[in-house]
Amino acid sequence: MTGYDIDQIRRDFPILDRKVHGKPLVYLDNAATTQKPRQVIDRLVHYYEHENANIHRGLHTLAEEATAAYEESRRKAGAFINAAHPDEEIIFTRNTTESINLVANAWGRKFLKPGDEIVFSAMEHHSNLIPWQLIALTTGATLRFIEIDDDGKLIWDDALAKITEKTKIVAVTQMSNVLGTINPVRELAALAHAAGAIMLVDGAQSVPHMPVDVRDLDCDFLAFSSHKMLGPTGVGVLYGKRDILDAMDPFLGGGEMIKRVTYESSTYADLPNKFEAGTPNIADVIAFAPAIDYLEALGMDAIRAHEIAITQYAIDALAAVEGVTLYGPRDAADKGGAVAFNYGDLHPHDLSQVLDAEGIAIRAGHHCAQPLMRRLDVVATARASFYLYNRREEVDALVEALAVADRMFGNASTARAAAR
Ligand code: C6P
Repeated sequence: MTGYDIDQIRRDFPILDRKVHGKPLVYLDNAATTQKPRQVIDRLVHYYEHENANIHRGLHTLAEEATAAYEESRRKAGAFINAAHPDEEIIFTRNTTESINLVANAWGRKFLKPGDEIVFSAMEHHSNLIPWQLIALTTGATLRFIEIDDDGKLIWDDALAKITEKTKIVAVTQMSNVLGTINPVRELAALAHAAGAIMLVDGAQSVPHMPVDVRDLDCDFLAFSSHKMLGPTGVGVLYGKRDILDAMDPFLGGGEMIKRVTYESSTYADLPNKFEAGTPNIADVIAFAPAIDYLEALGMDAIRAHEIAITQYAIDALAAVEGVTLYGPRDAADKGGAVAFNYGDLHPHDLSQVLDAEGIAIRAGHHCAQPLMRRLDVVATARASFYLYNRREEVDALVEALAVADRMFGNASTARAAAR
């Protein structure tokens, strides 16, 4: 089924051994955050036991070692997405959300004006929506979004209609955190550039799960989070093309991002420091490197192949359960490992609680995508999301637990009654 040995991989993740309510943990909430391998956990401990110091400032050994390790993470993150100039084009932030806010503020404030248009899609996470709403309020720019069809795919004709000479930025997710849909961001970037606009890709869900190459996509910005790809929380990445980052003003002001300061004014540091004000999250950035190493050792193609297989298995197994409604593409080749569903008229929160009692972790709610929920005509969904360490047996456990929920709430029979 996969190009690697899952049992061996699972041994690297101590948490996968734990029990929840006396049952083996079945962790299917990977789109929210992934578990961490021993290599990442050990790197954090090693840093605090041997290297802890502030970076870029000190001239002592610890400071030099910490700085070197921090900059090594930057190079690895850049190489992972094939950035042309990792030393300048990779900015560390706290998360994807902060990366997008950085662009909306530092680029948007300078380059957007009334009449300009910002284009996103109907399936955006709030993190790629609200920063644009806020910047539209301050700049007078207008928001437009590309519609989706009933299978949860972007309507290309609508992209052609919405991306015009008024468009200044197209900001679209490469992979929906709810539907799993993989969007044609390469083609959208080409459309954006032809219209004289730039392209931001929200890679929070794609970068952890499939090969992503910023030079192949020719996107101007890519935002993603370490914690969704085996790394620590508190580390986000913003990739930006060097000339665009150079043209932007800083987002946050403070230490480390300046060259010369007087009481009246300042000049700013070169890239990437211009966008990294204050003491960064040194330990977690450093422990992001072994996460990248881990993914590279397995190979992103192998990870993607594994996820297509387990996602298709899950889609087929869930579709076979009477009363289950699935959202998003049915062909796993078109989507990532997030499967949103509802079970009869059972509220996803209730379902999630029943599953938790069986040791199964899923997410239930609006998934920070309220406009998408309205488009799907639901208040909430359940969502199972997979990663490189999940096994088919865990999908089987999920399906079996639906039967428990059915017995408890009489749910599928309610659905049958409603259908009659
Ligand atoms: N989605 C989910 O359970 P942060 O929280 O900043 O690391 O990532 C934000 C974000 C941005 N874009 C997409 C497509 C995302 O999926 C997320 C995070 C999690 O779906 C938490 S809400």
